[in-house]
Amino acid sequence: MIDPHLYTVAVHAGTEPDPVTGAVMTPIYQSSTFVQEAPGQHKGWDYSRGTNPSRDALQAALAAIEGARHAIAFSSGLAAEQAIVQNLSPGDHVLVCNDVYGGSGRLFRTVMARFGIEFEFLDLSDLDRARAAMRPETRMVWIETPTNPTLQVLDIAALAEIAHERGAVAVVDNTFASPLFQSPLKLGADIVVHSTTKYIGGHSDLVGGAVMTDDGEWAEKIRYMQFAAGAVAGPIESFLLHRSIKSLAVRMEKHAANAQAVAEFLVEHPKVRQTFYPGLPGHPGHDLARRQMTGFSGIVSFQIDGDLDAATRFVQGLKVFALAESLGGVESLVNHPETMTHASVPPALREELGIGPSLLRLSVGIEHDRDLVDDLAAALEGI
Ligand code: P1T
Repeated sequence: MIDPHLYTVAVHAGTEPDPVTGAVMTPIYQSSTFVQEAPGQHKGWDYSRGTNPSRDALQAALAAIEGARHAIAFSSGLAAEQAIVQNLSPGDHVLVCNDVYGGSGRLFRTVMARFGIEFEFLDLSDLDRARAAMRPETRMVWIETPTNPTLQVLDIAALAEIAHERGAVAVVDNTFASPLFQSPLKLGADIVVHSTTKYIGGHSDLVGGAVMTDDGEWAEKIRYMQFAAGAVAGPIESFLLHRSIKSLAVRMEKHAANAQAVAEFLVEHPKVRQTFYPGLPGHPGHDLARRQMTGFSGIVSFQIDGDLDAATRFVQGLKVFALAESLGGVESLVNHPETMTHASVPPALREELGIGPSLLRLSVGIEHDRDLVDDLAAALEGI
């Protein structure tokens, strides 16, 4: 269950009536620059790559819902991730869970690795292997949980401890859980990253990212990186995200209830080989998810009983679920990871993870649960 106080925090955080007009919402400060009374004398804002009042309000709200001291809002989830790993140096080693979002893996493998940073992809549900893989030059353990797209649940507290034993930091991509169902910082993680494009934005109308931390030094480093490189959230996106945060708690509750209903339907269906949802008692990560999450969130993956042809006929038979990348919006989406979101994952790793032609990922929206189940049932009937 979501901490009930977070319903209040989500509505009010970062929102102060505008001192000039009394507007209850922080306005969209669509300005790149701010006038100065004398050289270097201004009201706290000079240039919007550094700070912008709309972004400041959003950052206060993001920090509050994540329970973090600091939040920094970026132009995309991957820009936020890049600002974290750009603080590493040649020769540094990073341990990454093997089932990360395809784009995160692509950023690490094809961009950041060229700067001499070594990314080692490993099944971090095996804590002994994770501990054994730590080296003196390991600076970071990169954890995504639940993972995208196979919904493994990784033990944040245990992995943070393994990182800390060797002086490394633990980073958690908290996108799938949202700040309301999982609090990695309270479990010992040092840095949290989100694609705010997903649940925090919630309406499939923007792309954004955020980094949250309690660590003042890391917050400074990431702010500096953002200022130096420039991947800021713009004023309109900041406003939209801030607006969306107000309804995050009620949306997450409905996403999770609908996903549970969908998963319980799929797990019994004869044309479904395997269903992945942490809220199912048979899921290998169910007990851990119960301990470290306050809800199982809204993503359900499954292996359809058939090949690419069956998967294609299934997605084309859906009427409520739309075939599209992304997740976390109010509307239900279906994704085929092998050909869409995870096409950049090396084929051998895709095979090891079970990201093949029959894997489908559902982002369960906030529609009526019966309509969603009926839509899935009719499409399965048609394959
Ligand atoms: O798309 P962007 O805002 O840059 O966020 C990247 C990202 C980071 N982390 C996770 C867990 C993600 O799922 C994503 C983006 N994912 C998709 C677009 C997708 O359909 O899975």
